[in-house]
Amino acid sequence: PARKPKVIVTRRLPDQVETRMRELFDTELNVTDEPFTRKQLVEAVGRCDVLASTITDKIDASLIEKAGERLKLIANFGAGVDHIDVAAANARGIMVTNTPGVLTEDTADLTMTLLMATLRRVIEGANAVQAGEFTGWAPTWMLGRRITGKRLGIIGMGRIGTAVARRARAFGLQIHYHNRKPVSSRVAEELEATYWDSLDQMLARMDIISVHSPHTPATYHLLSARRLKLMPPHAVLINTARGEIIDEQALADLLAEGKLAGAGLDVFEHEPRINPKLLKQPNAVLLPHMGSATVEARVDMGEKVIINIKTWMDGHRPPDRVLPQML
Ligand code: 8YV
Repeated sequence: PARKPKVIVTRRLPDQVETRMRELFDTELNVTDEPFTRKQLVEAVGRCDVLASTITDKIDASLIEKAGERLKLIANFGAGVDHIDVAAANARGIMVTNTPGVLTEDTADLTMTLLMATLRRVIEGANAVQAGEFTGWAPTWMLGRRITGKRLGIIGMGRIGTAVARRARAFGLQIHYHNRKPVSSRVAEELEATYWDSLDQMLARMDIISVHSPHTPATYHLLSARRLKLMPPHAVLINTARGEIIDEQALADLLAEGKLAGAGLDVFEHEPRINPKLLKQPNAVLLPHMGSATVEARVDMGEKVIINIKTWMDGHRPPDRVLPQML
């Protein structure tokens, strides 16, 4: 048989995934788990057949230009590929794959966790206990907002948005959504979901907004300062998608001015840096990008990376190929 492909893995992956990769491919692992520097990335794309990447690798057109003849596949560990210039890669004959599906339920769970933590002030309450401020029950202390009956507006009704809607239904939330196109009538009926063609109109009428679209040029700052101001002051905003979709400074300003009731954020515009004003808001629940951070999801994501590489290696079309027109 032909030689095994040289696969360079940019970050540490779960042990069992790394072991399997070593068995199947000529694998080079990053044992330090520090993200690759630009220099290391340039060096890697110059001499591998496959780059197993993650969100911490900025694979832009100028990096793609430095790729060697051998590089044929960028197998991303993660669903979002906004850190990869897919069009530039494809133009050089480099295929890009991702890992959709296996992180859907876990990301939806974390979305509900953030939604509930934000409305019910869970982190504030826990912090108060830690700080010794729980000196006795009081009728008007730590009051949050009821979840049941509220209107939830989902931006991006793909796999994750739909999984969130299913959970939210069980909590008695009313489902509304904005998407490039309406979902099938079967799903719309199941979820009793209302489609809003106009994002502006939906924003003005929801109690909770949750973001589930990919980050593309079309969704960058989709929630601009102008649009954020359309949300009523009692509303809360949840984001487990990508920070760049929201104008983070405008959001921090609105929270500080009391013009928005709260935010639950797992992703940030300039990750891992977080807007200092946002950090100071007691009504902002902030998490370190952990939507897919379960043992199960990360192993399954690794399995998907392996299947994509293996399928390509065997001369077939990888199951999770990303095409520019899909973005
Ligand atoms: C990962 C994610 O943590 O899949 C995604 O798009 O944001 C997360 O699952 C990260 O992207 C891994 O590269």
